Amino acid sequence: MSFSLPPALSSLRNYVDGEFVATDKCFDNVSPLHGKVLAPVHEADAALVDRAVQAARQALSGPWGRMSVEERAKMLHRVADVIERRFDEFVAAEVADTGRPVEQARALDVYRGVANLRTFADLGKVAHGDYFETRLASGQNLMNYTVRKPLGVIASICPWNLPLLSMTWKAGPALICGNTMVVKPSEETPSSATLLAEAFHEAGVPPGVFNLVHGFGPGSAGEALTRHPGVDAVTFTGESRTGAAIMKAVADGVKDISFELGGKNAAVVFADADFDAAVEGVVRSSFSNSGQVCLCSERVYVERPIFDKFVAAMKARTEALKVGWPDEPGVFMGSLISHEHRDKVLSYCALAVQEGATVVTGGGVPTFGDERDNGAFVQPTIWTGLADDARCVREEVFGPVCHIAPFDREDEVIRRVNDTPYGLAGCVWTTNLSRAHRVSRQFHVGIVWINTWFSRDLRTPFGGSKLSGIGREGGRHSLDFYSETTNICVAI
Ligand code: NAD
Ligand code: 6OD
Repeated sequence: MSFSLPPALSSLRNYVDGEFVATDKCFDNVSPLHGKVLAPVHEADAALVDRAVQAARQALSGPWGRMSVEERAKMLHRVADVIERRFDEFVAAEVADTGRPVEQARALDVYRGVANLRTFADLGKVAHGDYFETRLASGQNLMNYTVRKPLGVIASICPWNLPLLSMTWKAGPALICGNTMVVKPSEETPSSATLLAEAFHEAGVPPGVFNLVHGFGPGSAGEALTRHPGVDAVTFTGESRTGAAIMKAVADGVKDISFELGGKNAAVVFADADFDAAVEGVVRSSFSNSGQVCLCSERVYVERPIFDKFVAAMKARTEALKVGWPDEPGVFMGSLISHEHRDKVLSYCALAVQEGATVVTGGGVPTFGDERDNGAFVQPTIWTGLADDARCVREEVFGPVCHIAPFDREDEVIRRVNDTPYGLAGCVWTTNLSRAHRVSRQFHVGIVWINTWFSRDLRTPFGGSKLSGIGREGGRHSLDFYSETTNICVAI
């Protein structure tokens, strides 16, 4: 496998006030497939972050601020057009940075990059406010209506696991609402972010509306951005611990926040489920993107009468998954994001054994006999036999691992599903309609899938409870977060 990275990605620069900006301090963008350096990334220092925020502030009252929502929507569609025209470059960027299968980058990451911008461009045009007519005891009539206004400058701090999807999931609604933004992508995935800045530039979006700063979190661009007094709101997707640090950073400014954080999601398989569909579904929900989706199921509960058969089928199906180069026909999993993350996942594999797990399959590193042996690959891994309080059952691993446990009763499994500090997503596999609805509504999470996983309608609310986040994005929930409303009360 050899990548030809688009020329734009041979040196990754910041994008501030409509210009691509190089800095003196660079870090390496490294391919997790074989450990080779792909490109230098120009790290933004506090002064450049400040320029980006100032540019975003100025742009609020420039041409962007005077545009109608229809004009902003046209701009966002134009950005989506550029992504579609340069689709293969975006795919190459996502694959190079993350080591994921090319097919996934095409069908999920870049596809959703386009869909996010187009969906929110269109939703913004039909966003409406409240309207109430009131008669007071005095007989006075009032008319109340709300107007939506932008929040101002949005800082968007993004993770590495679905880079383009996350950035556009926030940029679409933030911009259609009339805000401007400064985006900091993960230091692990600077390439598609740089291409996205090019798409904004090429589409003719006014300078300062979309700014991009590269760098790390603490002591770097991430911290400088979240602490900047010129930022009005922070939208963050990433680890719960990072969310806590950002919350402290924004506390003094009492800034609006929207947090999409970690998960330790459960899939529950009842004995009456469509067996083959459930096996296929749980394999997908556990190992897609090498388990690096916040919505992945790391805990699987299976009703006892089918437990042994289910574990055997999961083992067979998992061992048939192809792990390899992103462009190999039939490949299901590529590498993990980095060697550091691989070592974290492998430390949980060792811990699982110490905690008494039976390793049904995987638990180590695949060998290829070529340069991939220097990459960040981990075998898809299934454990059984862990206690509910084992760290591997309670902590988010964020890798291709799942623990399968038996259960006997509905109330018992609901209690065990909810016995976690996280509250992002869950899956229920059953053919009993009443049970499906009864069980789903008792999960303390933001999203439940019944007999499916990850299927999305972008108008639906998305987010988590407890350590999994604050607020909801998606559809009108995004428009509500990214806008400020003023109520106007008129005596009539
Ligand atoms: P992370 O928290 O390590 O990093 C996310 C971003 O925050 C990066 O851009 C990083 O540079 C920045 N950052 C780190 N510390 C910072 C600080 N102190 N101040 C400002 N910025 C800082 O997360 P990650 O490893 O990139 O992503 C994986 C995590 O994201 C997992 O926990 C996963 O569950 C979660 N995630 C959640 C969702 C969701 O929708 N709930 C979606 C995707 C990922
Ligand atoms: O599908 C989405 O809209 C979304 N925000 C997915 C996030 C997945 C987390 O890893």
